[in-house]
Amino acid sequence: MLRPTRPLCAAALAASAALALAACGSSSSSGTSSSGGSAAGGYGSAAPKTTTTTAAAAPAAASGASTVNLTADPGGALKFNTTTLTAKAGKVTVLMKNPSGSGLPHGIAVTGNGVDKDGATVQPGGTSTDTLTLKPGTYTFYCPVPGHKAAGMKGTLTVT
Ligand SMILES: [Cu+2]
Repeated sequence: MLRPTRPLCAAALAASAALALAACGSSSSSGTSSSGGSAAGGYGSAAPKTTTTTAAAAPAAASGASTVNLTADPGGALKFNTTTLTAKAGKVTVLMKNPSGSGLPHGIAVTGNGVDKDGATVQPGGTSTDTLTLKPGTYTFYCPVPGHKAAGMKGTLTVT
């Protein structure tokens, strides 16, 4: 039943050499608490910097491109997370995320007012985009995978 002689010292050494020396070591250099007090010197440089964090609230930039987002159902249902989208007239990118949990390929397509354009069909985890130039009016967005639109993967895109 031999116990390690000074387990506490070992532990303390592992934690902090300085503390271990002070606690276990020979009391050779005691009282050397060098408290110069010079630490108060450079204290004035703690001025709070006002970082101008411009929030991402600037979609009203040019009269150009805009992006509208939607997501396919993450549980595998044949639907999007919305049946209505709105966009400003001009160049519009409809971006559809196909969650990895959907288990199905999906895509995004837009039709109406003489427009009929399909984005790529992407596997779960992918993103399909459809970029169009749209005039004001009402369009239909849908999933171009056979059977999906009829099952409910569609909605109305209103362009103003
Ligand atoms: Cu689909």
